[in-house]
Amino acid sequence: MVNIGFVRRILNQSQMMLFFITLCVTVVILAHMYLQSHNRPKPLSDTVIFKKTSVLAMEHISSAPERLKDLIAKSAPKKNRSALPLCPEQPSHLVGKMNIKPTVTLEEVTKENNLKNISFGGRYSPQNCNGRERTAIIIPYRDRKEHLEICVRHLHAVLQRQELEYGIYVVEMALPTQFNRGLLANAGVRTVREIYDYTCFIIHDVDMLMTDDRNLYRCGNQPVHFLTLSTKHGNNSISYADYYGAVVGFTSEQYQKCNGFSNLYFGWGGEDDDLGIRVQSAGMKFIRPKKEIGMYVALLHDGDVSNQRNPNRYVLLSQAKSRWMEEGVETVQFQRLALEYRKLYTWILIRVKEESIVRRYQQYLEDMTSRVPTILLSNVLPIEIVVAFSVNLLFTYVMMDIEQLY
Ligand code: UDH
Ligand code: NGS
Repeated sequence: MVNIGFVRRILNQSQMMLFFITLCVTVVILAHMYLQSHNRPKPLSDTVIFKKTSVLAMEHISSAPERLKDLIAKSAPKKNRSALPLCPEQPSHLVGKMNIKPTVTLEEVTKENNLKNISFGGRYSPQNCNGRERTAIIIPYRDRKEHLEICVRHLHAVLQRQELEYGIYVVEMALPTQFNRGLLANAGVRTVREIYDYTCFIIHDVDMLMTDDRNLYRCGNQPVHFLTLSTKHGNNSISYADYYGAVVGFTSEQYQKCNGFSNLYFGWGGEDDDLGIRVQSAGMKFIRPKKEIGMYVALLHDGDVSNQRNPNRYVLLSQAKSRWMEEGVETVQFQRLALEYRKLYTWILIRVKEESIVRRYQQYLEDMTSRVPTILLSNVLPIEIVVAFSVNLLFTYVMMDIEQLY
């Protein structure tokens, strides 16, 4: 037991009060730090958990944590394709301009496209030739179910006409964290790299539909920005020359060379501009298709509650040049909660901890004067504040009681 009489002999009443209050605050802070260090995301390969739900190819999914590579080895298509020729440079079944409107419905897209020969998880290989590349379409996603169904169906139809070997991967971020498009792209790349030896990664918004299938989803000798116009940006030009949003494509080497996206943009805006700076800093340059074939239809949607404008995006952007090598696809931290092979795509659910991610780059965030209150608040949970206040009140009360005994 603490000898209060001894403490009382060396401290007066107000000093004692102060002593106990500081003691309480210290205990709470230490407890918080302890909990944080124990919640830190573990290395990628240790966190694969397969969730049992009714999905296609259920028999391939184990409920026990299992190495993704072992699982894929068991489920990979066995067909010998080595005798097939390489697909032609110019695919012969393209239709060119398609008549799609921003108001297109799921029924219309489904009726228009009779999808065949898609393997579980949304993978496809041309029937009579070998694709020139192995392409992973990665869709950062949250809460846009109708758009997802439309987008995926449209993509399958177009990519099959383009004679690509591809897989579609939908990467979703569990709530309550603010949406982070760049981090989802990085998590997607890290995951699909384990699934198959993809040579080309295309990061694709869920609400963007290409309107001309001559816009081939192939990677080039430079990163590709596939969008030259969109219904969102008007008929004549995109927002600004250095706009690299919506749909971009990288070879595996190019993505590694610029270290992918930044992981630090939580909320809306800036991550695509940051990507542009990374590409340039890594000595590369985005290329675009011809203006007339790079037109996209943007599906209509309301603002998202969990993707508010990021107030720190300009500060982060101003540091992009000095930060790009330090954080990106190679350092992304996330926990994979589920991976399901669905009929038309593979669904990957991840969880991230905003505070532990940004804390690792504190030296950059220290410049963010506007963000300081948010950082402080996000590091101390409301429950901890309540506990600290209650404990302090209790001690004050007890001390006043003890004081009255003397
Ligand atoms: N996305 C989701 N769910 C979300 C937010 C974003 O799936 O809640 C994905 C989706 O792939 C989308 C992409 O991230 O296509 C880009 O997000 P967006 O469509 O919201 O971006 P856009 O530039 O936003 O189209 C325009 C609205 C800006 C409002 C900003 C304040 N909320
Ligand atoms: C810029 C954003 C980009 C965004 C672009 C187009 O202002 O992230 O608008 O938006 N950059 C910053 O906020 C720093 S759009 O017209 O598509 O809504 O992609």
